Amino acid sequence: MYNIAQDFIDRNVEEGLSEKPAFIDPARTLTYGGLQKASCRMANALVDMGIGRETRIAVLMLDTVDWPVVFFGAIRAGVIPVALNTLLVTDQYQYMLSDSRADVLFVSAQLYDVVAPVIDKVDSLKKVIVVGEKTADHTTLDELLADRSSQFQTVETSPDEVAFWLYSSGSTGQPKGTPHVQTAMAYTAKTYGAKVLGIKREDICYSAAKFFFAYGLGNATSFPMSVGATTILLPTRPTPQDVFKTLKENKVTLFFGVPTLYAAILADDTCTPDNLSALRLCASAGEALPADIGENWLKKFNVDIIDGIGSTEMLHIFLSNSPDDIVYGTSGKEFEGYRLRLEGDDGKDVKGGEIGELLVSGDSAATGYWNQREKSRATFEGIWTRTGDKYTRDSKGYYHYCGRTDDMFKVSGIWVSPFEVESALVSHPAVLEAAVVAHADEEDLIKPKAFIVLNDDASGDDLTKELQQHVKTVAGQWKYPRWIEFVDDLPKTATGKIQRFKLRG
Ligand code: 3UK
Repeated sequence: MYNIAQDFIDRNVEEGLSEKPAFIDPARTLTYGGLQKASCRMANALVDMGIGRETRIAVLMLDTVDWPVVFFGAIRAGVIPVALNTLLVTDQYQYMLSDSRADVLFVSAQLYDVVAPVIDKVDSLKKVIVVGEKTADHTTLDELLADRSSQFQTVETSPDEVAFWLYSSGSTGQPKGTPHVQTAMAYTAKTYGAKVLGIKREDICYSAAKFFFAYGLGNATSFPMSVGATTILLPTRPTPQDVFKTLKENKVTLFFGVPTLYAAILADDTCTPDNLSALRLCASAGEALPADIGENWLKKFNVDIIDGIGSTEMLHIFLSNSPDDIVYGTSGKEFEGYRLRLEGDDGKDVKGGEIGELLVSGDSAATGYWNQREKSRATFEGIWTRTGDKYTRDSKGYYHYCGRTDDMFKVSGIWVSPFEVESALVSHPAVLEAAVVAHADEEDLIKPKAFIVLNDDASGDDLTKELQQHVKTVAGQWKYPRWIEFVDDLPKTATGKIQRFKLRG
């Protein structure tokens, strides 16, 4: 038998960490002992409400110390928490609440208005618990947990039993319920957490990516809790200033961000390198980290960023740079715990440095997609999971990202990776962000087109020509964007990925 709550909470208490802070948000601190008690109260509350093993509850909550109480409390009781993205709109919540058939919704008071219109429309939903201020007469989390026993006989779940769900958003279509088994979190902690990050009990972690995102969930729970470390939480939007203040004031040792945030911090003059000496390593995921951002970050802040690729389907990062082996502009190398292959269009492994789709094998893979047999079969092929990402592997074993399978296009018969052109563009000092898509010219021939967000202080009489020349020099003659549109922002998914399909045409 294996239950995550016992491994990540009770084991730390048994090892004497009862008084040690597990989670610190701007208002409260929750120790490992406190989390043990509160998660037992949560488990008792679910049992008292008649919410039994293997039923689902939806978790639509901001990052505060209540989040791990609800999540691990449910898991302790064998109930399955479904973590929902807090940045979505009403219709999407209606879809996910209906699709998951969650019995109870735990919702932060601040997010209540967005889901309120659908509460009566989702038949399967029996109860709403509001976390924070009393709202619309629903029971609050504090009321729910008050007077419950802090003793609970943890449910003896099987290692292969579904423990929790995430929703895989993808760039198109409805999100897909992605169930993960009890042992998946510990697997990511034993592999990426221990071998790549070298996570230690003394570490203080802060993830700008929130709990609901697989990246944030691992950064803020699996890794620190696997060794009894401490996690800092910020319920608000991670602005460059707030992130920086958090790193400094809490002496954060491990920071987890996404490329756009690293770029925004670099572009912000108020973010200065003083008082950052505790920071030993930064990680980046979600989309590829342009070499330029990593190198400038290292120059300015004297700490490396390790870029690694992960997915909701694999739960966390399965290919990464390592602190002692970093090549900026690549996703790094295979590491222990995950096997990789690059498959060509003919279904065979590619040769040499040829481009292919990345497939990954490792024990943190999801069990499939909920109620979507065709999509499950197309993605989960036995021990292999298709990523939908194109890569090349160089002779030294480093993987170079080329883009999503459906974003790649050919110019004059030669593959162009939008990511490569974007990297060239953002290496120009005037450019903050760039997205490149295929666009047909008058002769209906496909050529790169760029959408560009400029830095605040950028100027130039003929910036278009200058940027085109820059790409020609950095990336190659045929890859330069024939058209450039300057825009205020780029369309993105709720997890910050550029939606290139919206820019095509
Ligand atoms: C893209 C990257 C290049 C890639 C995630 C870390 O992003 C995560 O999960 P999602 O399900 O998206 C997966 C897709 O995102 N991607 C992620 N990281 C990189 N592309 N370089 C990278 N470093 O297209 C992948 O298929 O939202 C990231 C940990 C857990 C995660 N779920």
